[in-house]
Formats: sequence, C-alpha cells, structure tokens
Amino acid sequence: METILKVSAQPYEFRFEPASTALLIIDMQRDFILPVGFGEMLGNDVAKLKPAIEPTRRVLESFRSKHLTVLHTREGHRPDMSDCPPAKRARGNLKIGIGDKGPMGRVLIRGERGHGIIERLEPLPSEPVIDKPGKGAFFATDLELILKNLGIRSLVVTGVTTEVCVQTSVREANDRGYECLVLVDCVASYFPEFQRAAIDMIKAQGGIVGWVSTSVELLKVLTGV
Ligand code: TIU
Repeated sequence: METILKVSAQPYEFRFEPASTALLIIDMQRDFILPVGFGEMLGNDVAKLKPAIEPTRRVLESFRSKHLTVLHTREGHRPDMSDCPPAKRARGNLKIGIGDKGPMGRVLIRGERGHGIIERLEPLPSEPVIDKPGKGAFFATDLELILKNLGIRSLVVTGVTTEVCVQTSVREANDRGYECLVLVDCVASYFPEFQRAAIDMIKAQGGIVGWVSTSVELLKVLTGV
C-alpha cells in the first residue's frame, strides 16, 4: 500500500511517498566548503556554508536508516577539461581558477581532493554520485535517467549554494515534473540575503518552483516510517 507523508512546509503542506522520493544532496564538496578551495578563491567566506552540514547529516542518516534513495552531486570537470566551457574557466579573472593547481589539487577537477565530498557526508558505494559540469544537476548528466529508473517523483533537496547550484537544480527538476522540497537549514549561501531571496523565490506564487521546510519538520514525519 502507498504511504503518503505530509510535512509542514511553505507555501503549504508537502505530500510525498517515501518510496518514490530521493534525497538529492548538491555539491557538498571541499572546494566550496573548506578554506583554500574554489569558493574562497572566488572571494567568499566559506564559514557561511558550515551550518548546513550537521542538519544534512541527520537527514542523510534518516534516509539511509529507512533504505530510501540518496543521490549526491558534484560540480566539476574532466582532467582534460574538454567539458569546461572556456567562458566558465575565464570567469572571475582568478589567479588560481578552475583546472589550476591549488592547495587541494586541481580546482574543480574530478578525482582531485578539493572536488571530493566532505567526509561527514561521504557517499556510500550504493549511492549514485552525479558529476555535473554546470550549476544545474540535470544539464549534461544522467540524473533524469537515474530518477526515471528508480521511479522517483519527489526530491528532498539540500546542499550548496542556495542561489547557484541548488536553485538552478530545483528549477530544472520542477520543469521536468518533479516535486521538490528544499530544506532551509540544509542549504547555505555565501550571501545571507541571497539565501533568503532564493528560498522566497522557490515558495512564492503558490510554490511556483517548489516547497520549503526544515530538517526538523521532515525528520518528524520520517521517524514514523
Ligand atoms: N559560487 C557559488 O556560489 N556556487 C558555485 O559555484 N557552485 C555551486 O553552487 N555548487
């Protein structure tokens, strides 16, 4: 029998069936979260992303304990950089930028330390990791195929940064017919005002892009599963 769970959310209650829902953790990579990575090279204070780690860990543990689907994404490029648009590489006029050698290896390059997901949220071998060359998780990836094969219709979305890769991915998912619940305490931005604005944009106009709630509200309903 189908189990439908109801989470208190904005703009209104989010309903989902656990079996057809995936946790999508966006880009919790050292390059964005730790000092001396790409995020800091862009001039950002990476400490602003830290508060999202522990709430995300709690949601991840809950999904794992209930054998629900967990997917991770990583932004980055092939070592030969054939999938990195020259315009993306040039952006920001950085002294050390994408593909260059930094303290955590080549910046945003697959297989390098900085490109990896932080230990606290390290994927299990059974959890698909989607490598994406862009900000959106659907652009030039096999995410849609994987979701279709798993019978996923709803996404619980967490990760960084809220107004860049999270928002782009949620918009892409919404256009493809997925219902997305973004957990406010599990997403983070280098800019508090962008965090607020991105969250407001998602839930405005009757949930034009998706729903917004917190890890606490979601865990309340998942506990009963
Ligand atoms: N710079 C910034 O806010 N974000 C990114 O470049 N990528 C992601 O959000 N993952």
